[in-house]
Amino acid sequence: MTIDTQAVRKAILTPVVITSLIVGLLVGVITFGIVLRPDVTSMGNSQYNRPYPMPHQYWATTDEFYMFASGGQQGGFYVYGIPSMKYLSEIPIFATDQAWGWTPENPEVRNMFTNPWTGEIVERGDTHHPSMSRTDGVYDGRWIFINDKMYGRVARVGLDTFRADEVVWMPNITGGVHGFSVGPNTELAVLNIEHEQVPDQVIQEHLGIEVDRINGPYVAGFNGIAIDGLPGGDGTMEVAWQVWGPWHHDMARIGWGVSDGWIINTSYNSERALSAVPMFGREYDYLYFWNIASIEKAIADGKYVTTEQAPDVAVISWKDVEVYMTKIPLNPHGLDISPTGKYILTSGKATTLIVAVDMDMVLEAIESSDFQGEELEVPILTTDSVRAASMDLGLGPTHIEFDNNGFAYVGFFVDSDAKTVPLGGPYIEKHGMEPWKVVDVLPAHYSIGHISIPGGDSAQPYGKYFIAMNKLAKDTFLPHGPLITESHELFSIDEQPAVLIDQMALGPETHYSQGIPVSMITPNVRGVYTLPAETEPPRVEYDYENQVTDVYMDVVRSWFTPDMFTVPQGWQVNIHMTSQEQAMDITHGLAVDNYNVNTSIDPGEIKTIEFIADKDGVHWFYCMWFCSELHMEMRGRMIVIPQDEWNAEYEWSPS
Ligand code: CUK
Ligand code: CUA
Ligand code: CA
Repeated sequence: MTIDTQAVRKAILTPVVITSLIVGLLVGVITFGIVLRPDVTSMGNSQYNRPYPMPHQYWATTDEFYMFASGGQQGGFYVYGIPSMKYLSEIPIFATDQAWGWTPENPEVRNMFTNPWTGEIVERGDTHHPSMSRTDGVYDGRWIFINDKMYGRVARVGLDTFRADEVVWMPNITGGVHGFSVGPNTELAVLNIEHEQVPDQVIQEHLGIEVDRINGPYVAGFNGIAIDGLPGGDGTMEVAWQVWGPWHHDMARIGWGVSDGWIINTSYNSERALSAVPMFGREYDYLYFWNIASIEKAIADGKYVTTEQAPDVAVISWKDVEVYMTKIPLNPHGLDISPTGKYILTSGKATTLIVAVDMDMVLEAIESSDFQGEELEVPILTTDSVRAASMDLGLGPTHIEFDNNGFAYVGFFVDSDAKTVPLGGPYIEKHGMEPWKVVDVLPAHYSIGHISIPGGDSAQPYGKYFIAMNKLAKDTFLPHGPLITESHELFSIDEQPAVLIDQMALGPETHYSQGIPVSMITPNVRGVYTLPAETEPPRVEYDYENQVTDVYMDVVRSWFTPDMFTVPQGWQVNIHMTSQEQAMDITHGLAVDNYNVNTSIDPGEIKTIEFIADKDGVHWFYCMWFCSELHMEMRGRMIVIPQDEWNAEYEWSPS
C-alpha cells in the first residue's frame, strides 16, 4: 500500500478537519477533564518565583522557618532556611569540626566528648532525632535536643548560640539508642534502647531474666531523662531512671493532649531475635503504652535497683509499671502522634500498611480491660478496639508527619513518594474530606526516610511547607564520585496537589529534622558574645611544679597579644584566648603549625585550648579565618625549648 502524501496534506488543511479537531478537543476537555494544566514542577507565576537579580538580604528577609536537620553520621546538625533552602550553619556535637570551632583541645568540648565512666574521648557519633523544647506541647524556641545513636548520649543545643552546651551519657548500656522525644513541657525526655543488651548482673536479677551472652535472649528498654525545662529552667539534663524489659524499642514519643502522661514506643523486634531475618519472624510487632505516673510510683514504692555505675539512676522492671501493647504491622518504623494527641500512626516496613491507633479508644480499652491475651505479662489491647484505621498505602513506608489542616503525610522509601491522607474524627471539620484515603501523592527523588513539616510533631504544626529527606539522590545533581550527597525536596502544601518548589543537596545523612518559625529564633540569636567588663590581661605564667605554661592571649584584628611565647619541651600549654572583637562576623582562629591544633574563636568569645608542647623548635601559630586585610600577618611563634636547655631567662616577659 502506498500513501498519497499530497492527499493527506490537503485533507489536514481542510477547514472541516480543523473545525472537527477543535470541537473534538473541546468535547475531550468537557467530557474527560483533559485540562491543559500548568506543569506542577515549574514555577509559572507562583509566589515562589524569585526576583532576579535578588536584592541584598533577600533571603534574610524572606525565609520563614529555620530547619534543624540531624546530621546522622556527620554527628550534629545542619541548619538551613525555608523556603530558600540556603545552608546556614553546622552545629557539630559528636564530631570534631575545626571550622565551626569544635575540637577536643578545648576543655569544654573535650568534657562533652568524655565518657564519664571510662574517661575515653569519643569524638564520633550518629545523630538521629532532634526534639525541640516545648511548652504545652508547642515549640518554644529555647533549645533543641538530639540523641547520638552509637553511644547512648543526648545533647542540648542553645538556640541563641547554635552550639551544644550539655551532653549526658546513659549508664548501664553499651550504646545503640534510637527513638528520642522531649515531653510537652520539656520536663522529661525518653530515649529508647534499640540495640539489645547484656546488662549488669544486678539488672538481670531484678528482671528475673538470665541473659546468655551468645544465645540471648537479650533485654533492653528505655531511659527517662529529667530536664530542668519548665519556664525559667536552664535546661540541665539528668538521667532519672531506666525501664528495662524483654523488648528493645525503636521509635519513641511522649504523648500530649489525649495521650498526655504516656510514653508510646514501638518494637520491630518483638521476636527478640539476634539477627536480621528472624526479626521478621512474626506476622506483627507491638506498639507499647507506658504510664509515666506508674514509673514514678514504682520509684516512690522502692521497686527499683541501682548499679555500681549509676547509683542515682533507678532501674525499674517492666513488671512493676503499667504497660499495655497492641499489635501493629510487621517491623514498624514510623511512630507519630497527631496534633491533638489523639491518633498514633505507625507504619510496618515489611508491609504496605499504615495503622492509626486512637488514643481515646486505647484509654477506653484499658479502662474496660478489653484485652486479647498477654505476652510476657503485658496485656495486649484488642486490635479492633483501638484501631481507627488500617490503610494499605504503598511500599516501604517510613515516617509520618502532620500539618495544620488535618492531614497526615506518610513517606515511602520504596515507592519514592509521600502520600497525603486526611485524618478522621475531629479533623474532618478542618478538611471536610473522607478520612484515611489518599488525596495527594508527592513524588521524591529518591527514597524518602524522614519527612518534616514545621511544627509537625507538636501540638501546633505550622504547615505550609513539606520537606522530603531523601536517602538517595542518584542523578539529581552533578556527578561527584561514588559517595553521593543527600537531597532535601521542598513542597508547598498550601495547595493540593502539592507543588515541588526546590531541591537542595545536603551532606550525609539527615534523619529527623525540625522546622521552627524564624520569629521564634531570630530575636534570641547572639551575633557576638558579650565581653565581661574586665578581661584577663595578656601574659604568660610558668608553673614549674605542674609543668604547665598558661598563656593569656588577646585576639583582635589583626594580631595576637602576646604573639610570642616560650615553653619548656614536654610541658602542657593552656592558651586562654579572649576575642576582643565585638563586630559581627569577625571570627578568628588559632592553628598551630605542626601541632594538630586548630579551632575558631567567635567575636567576644573566651576560649581555652590545651595541648602538650612535645616537639621542640619554633612553631608558628596563625589565624585561619580570613578576618581582615592583614589576616595573613595575624600570626605568632611558640618556641619550644628542650628541657636541658631551658632556664628561667627564657621565660616570656612583656617587652
Ligand atoms: S530513623 Cu533514620 S530514616 Cu533513626 Cu528516625 Cu527513620
Ligand atoms: Cu584573624 Cu584572620
Ligand atoms: Ca519483627
